[in-house]
Amino acid sequence: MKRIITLLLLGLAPFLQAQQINSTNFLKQIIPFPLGASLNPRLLEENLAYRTLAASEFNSITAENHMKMALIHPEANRFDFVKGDEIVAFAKKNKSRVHGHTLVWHNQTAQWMKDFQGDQQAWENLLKNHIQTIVKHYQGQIAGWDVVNEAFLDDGSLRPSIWADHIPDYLAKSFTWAHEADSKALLFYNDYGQDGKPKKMEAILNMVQDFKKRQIPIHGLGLQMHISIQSKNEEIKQVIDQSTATGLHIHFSEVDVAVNPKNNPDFVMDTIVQKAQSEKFLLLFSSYAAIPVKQQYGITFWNVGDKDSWLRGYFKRPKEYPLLFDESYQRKGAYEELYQWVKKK
Ligand code: 9MR
Repeated sequence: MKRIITLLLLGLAPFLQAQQINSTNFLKQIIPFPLGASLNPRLLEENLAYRTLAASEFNSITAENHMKMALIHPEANRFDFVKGDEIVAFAKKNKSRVHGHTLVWHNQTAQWMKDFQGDQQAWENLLKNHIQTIVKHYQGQIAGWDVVNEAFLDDGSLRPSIWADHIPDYLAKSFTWAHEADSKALLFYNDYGQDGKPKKMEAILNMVQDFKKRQIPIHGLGLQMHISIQSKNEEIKQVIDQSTATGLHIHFSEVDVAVNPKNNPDFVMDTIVQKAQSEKFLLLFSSYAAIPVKQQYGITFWNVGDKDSWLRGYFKRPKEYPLLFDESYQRKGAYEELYQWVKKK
């Protein structure tokens, strides 16, 4: 008898899964700002559950990697827009907004850029051409761009990079070039880990002030929010308040809440951890909802299901569960809690 019931349940499993994925209540329908995810085009193509969720649960899409320098501009005279275009087409089909990530970064630069030799003018031409070719290619299709990503170190100094080393004032120049190419796109400075790093936060705020003074076009701040259940609420709130006080658009641009930051191999996602994670998601959403509406650009998760997270691949942390959907693309308890919280508001 037990065996028959087990077999029956197993037979029902795919059906139950499909039911939940096709659920008619979606967080994105009840929150008043865009809800996004970064996507991987290979998973979009190969994985039906991933594709279904990406289309149904989110209304803002970011390419996790495929608009970055090394992938979109692999050779000096060749841009490769294929995968970026696929993401944009997917977004268009699902009436999602597209957020562009990222025009300038010290990381994931192309080899030919690292090898490049030239004087200041030659470096400026390289970067200007890079930025403007991409921004023009996507003109009218991308709402906002992360123009420069992660330019400051924790101590507030400018991070050394091929850009900082060869182009004085490269941040301001990058924003100006992007604006020349598409005056309608919102231009963001994007960074991580400002919480508990007052010098880094100060450097970002000083940059904003300086840009305003010099009339350099900047419209938003991306706070990546790669946080963990151990992150300190007060520090997170302070960073949000300081960023909001600039009056710029605020994007929580790469949200995940790590539960096993020390990579404990015996880690178990028990109810205590689940609760701690839900509370952090709620903190992020409630703090975001308190930002003046005209500054709310949206909240973007860094990929869709737990097993797609960079924290698993990049840090080789198999027991990490940082997102709103589990390994089978089912909504986690945190999703339901967020949903109920928004409903009650
Ligand atoms: O999620 C991205 C991962 O797949 C890449 O291997 C990694 C390369 O550095 O970049 C990850 O995305 C980063 C994002 O572009 C900028 N902020 C930090 C993100 C996590 O590293």
